[in-house]
Amino acid sequence: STVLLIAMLAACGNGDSSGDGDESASGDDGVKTIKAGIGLNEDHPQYKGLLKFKEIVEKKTDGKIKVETYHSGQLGDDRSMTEALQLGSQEVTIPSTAPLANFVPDFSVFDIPFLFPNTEVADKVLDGQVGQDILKKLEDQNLVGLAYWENGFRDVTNSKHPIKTMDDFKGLKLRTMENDLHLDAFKALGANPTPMAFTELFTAMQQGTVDGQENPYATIYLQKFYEVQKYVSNTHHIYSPFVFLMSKDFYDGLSEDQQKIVKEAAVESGKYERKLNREANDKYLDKLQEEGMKYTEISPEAREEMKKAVQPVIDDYKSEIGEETVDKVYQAIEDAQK
Ligand code: TK8
Repeated sequence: STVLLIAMLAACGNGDSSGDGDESASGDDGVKTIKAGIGLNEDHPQYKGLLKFKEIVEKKTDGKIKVETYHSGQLGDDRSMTEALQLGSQEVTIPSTAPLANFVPDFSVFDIPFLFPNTEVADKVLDGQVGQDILKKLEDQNLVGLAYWENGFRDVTNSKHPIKTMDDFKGLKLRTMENDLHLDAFKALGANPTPMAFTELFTAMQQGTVDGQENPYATIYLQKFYEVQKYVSNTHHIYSPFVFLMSKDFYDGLSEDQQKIVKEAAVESGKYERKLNREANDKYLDKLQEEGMKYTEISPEAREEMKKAVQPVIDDYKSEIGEETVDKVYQAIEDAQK
């Protein structure tokens, strides 16, 4: 019976209780751990924003919540990390809205080409009621959207030839994010698009599997795409938001105070990230040219031609995204410019 008693005590003492999964996020000392992963590297404003989130949360909870940060796709790509949040093996990730549309179709409204005229309007719409209502829809997917951060206006690069007008897209093998609207929009422009996770992109360009891609200048520069891309144009064809995502199971397991702290930290570090990202996007086009990339300016006429070419795609996707969401976003954009 002594042996049995020792065995029972040993089983209780090793702390690997098969609880309801909260133990994976909180140790025996009540400290909860947030495992946070992103796709971009440690030089990008997105990671600097995540470090700011870590600093705020660990300080305001007196270390009761610890944040472990991972960058460069160490934990996976946008889609697989979002799935990890749903499964409870990771607590935070910050994907672009495009892959998120595979979980909540309404996010594809932000993939409508040439939707936002500038970042001021984007901020007002995203941080306003319409943007917040779209975040709410994540809760049905066991996800909580705490804030919008900024990826930025997307520009096309390639290794073949300058892109000056729509004609230059003809036959170009372009990687797009994993999002049907992006795919069909680039087909309408005459390109030959391939959806691909960001984690595979650099190798695909290096090996010539794709000729080009599209991302904001900060990403093009900080991820060293200039090493495998020759031409860059200011297509500015889409403004991409990031969404600061948290697993809903983890969020629901926090106290009310802790929920308030993580929400406010996501918003505050998001404003910090937007500021850094804008400064980066303003200065890195020059740096890309210093690294040898050839820059081509897209004329207003050429941009108008592209807008006309993608309009049928936008009309086709309106019902898939959700007519109400599309109409509300367009109205919010109009209101934001009054
Ligand atoms: C990084 C991605 C990236 C996005 C893309 O995880 O996939 O091209 O623009 O920023 O979210």
